[in-house]
Amino acid sequence: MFNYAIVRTPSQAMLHGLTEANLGPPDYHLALAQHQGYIEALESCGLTVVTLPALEAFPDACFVEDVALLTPHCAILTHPGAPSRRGEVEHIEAAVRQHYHQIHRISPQGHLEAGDVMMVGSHFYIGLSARTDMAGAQELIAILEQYGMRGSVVTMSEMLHLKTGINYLENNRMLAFGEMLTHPAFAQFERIAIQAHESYAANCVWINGTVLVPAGFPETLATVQALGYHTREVAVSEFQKLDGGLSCLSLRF
Ligand code: CIR
Repeated sequence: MFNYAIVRTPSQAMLHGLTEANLGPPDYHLALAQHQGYIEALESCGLTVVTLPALEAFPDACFVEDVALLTPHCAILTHPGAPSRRGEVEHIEAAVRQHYHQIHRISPQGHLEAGDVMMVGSHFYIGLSARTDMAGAQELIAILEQYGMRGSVVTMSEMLHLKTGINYLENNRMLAFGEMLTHPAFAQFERIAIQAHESYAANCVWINGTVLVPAGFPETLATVQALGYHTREVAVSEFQKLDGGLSCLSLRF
């Protein structure tokens, strides 16, 4: 159950955000409208949404999920693997402090972006990606264990972040594509296959019983609906151009 979400308005600098998508530059005004639609979708799931101001100095700052991990017991500020994103962390800290007393941080010795961290109850799966390394993962696991939570690492090679390719929908069930479909780390879960031509839609978000699905992926939408979930489509094409999925646009807690 989630009660709050933190989001950050995209800045015009998003035109210069990191991307390997080859989908062209985002349309800033459309991105702003889509971001508003995303906020409305979060609110429709019962969340109180805290909207932080745009940061012109950080093109990727709207992807707030990567710079903090918010657990039921503590918050962890990350040390992003992408150098251009490290300065975003201090800007999320004040907002996180409004809601958490227990705040930890990943040291500069480790790299961690929370798009690589998937929460399954009190267990956190941590993808070892180009952005998250073993040192960062081990620091996170040590912090989690202080609170009776657990973590484990997941090797990966095909995608930007762990949650680019696998996402938990509660009920022991995950949406997955590519290497995550057969990864032994998730053998005990029911894995729902997302087809390659809709791979972007593997990044759906479960919020209080509703599953947010990116707009424009009809097979995934039908699959999730057939599983019995209430769904809501959210248009995020301008963020897809920057390799950003639905989940990375908010911190939910
Ligand atoms: C980046 O490359 O860092 C951003 N353009 C996209 C971050 C997406 N975050 C995520 O999937 N958790």
